[in-house]
Amino acid sequence: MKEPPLQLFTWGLTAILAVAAMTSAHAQLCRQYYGGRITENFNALPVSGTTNTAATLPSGWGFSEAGSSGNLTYSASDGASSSGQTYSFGTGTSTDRAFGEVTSTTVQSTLGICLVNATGSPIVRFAVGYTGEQWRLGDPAAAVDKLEFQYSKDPGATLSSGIYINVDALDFSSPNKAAVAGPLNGNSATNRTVFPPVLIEPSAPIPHGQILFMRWLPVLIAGNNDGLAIDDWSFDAGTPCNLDLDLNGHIDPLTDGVMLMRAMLGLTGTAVTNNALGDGATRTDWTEMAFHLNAACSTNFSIGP
Ligand SMILES: [Ca+2]
Ligand SMILES: [Ca+2]
Ligand SMILES: [Ca+2]
Ligand SMILES: [Ca+2]
Repeated sequence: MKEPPLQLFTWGLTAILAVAAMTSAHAQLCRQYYGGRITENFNALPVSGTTNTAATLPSGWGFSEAGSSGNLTYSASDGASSSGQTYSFGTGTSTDRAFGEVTSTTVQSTLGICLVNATGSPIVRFAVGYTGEQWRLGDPAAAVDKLEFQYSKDPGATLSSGIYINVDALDFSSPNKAAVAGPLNGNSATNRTVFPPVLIEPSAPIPHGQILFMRWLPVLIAGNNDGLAIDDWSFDAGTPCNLDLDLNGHIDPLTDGVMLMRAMLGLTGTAVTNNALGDGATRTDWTEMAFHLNAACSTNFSIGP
């Protein structure tokens, strides 16, 4: 029997326990990564409100507010607010949102996502791209503000603790220090930086079932900080198409093969898996198999019941 799946790991709770001074808001579960390219445009973030909770964040995404005014909520803003806070940035009530922050001496918000490798194969390298958007200039005379990108494959990591590795090529520095202090349109070319996917190769592969965190650390510059956000994020670890559907370590005709054939006939759910799971199966749910096949094997199977 497999040990309890890591998908039950709630990283925000761990962060609260580990670092009492931090206040972490989080999607309840790390997002399962089944292979292929996944993206996030944050356009489902709220367009209003000042006490939005982590429940309104996309799957896997979270934030952790350090500082004396850190809490579990975030605001929608067009960049007009200079307050230290986590933000859903956008113009008015436009649904093109970005996920960002303003740093202050009382709130320093770290943004990030937690994935679980659910591909059935080790992840040996992955590519991360996104667009950095500046939604506010705090002070044109201040230092250049920044979000620092890091990742962690530390099994005990949280958004605010654990061993993280810098990837400087994905650091986002304020592109506009020439405007007057106040809101900026982060969708304008002068206020944004597009980071084409950067290939990252960890020192050791990330095994199936393990977590991978990506985070953007705030920088507290002297004086009023800028409104900095991320948008149009992408992640792609490729990963091989793995026909060991039950993940017992080998591809067998009478188990994996039978299940694949049933799926190709249009069956779903237990109609696929009944009496076809191999000895030592660690993946027994058709839904999990279908997510991987569709993400990494160019199939279009019905996920089904
Ligand atoms: Ca907050
Ligand atoms: Ca967006
Ligand atoms: Ca800052
Ligand atoms: Ca197998």
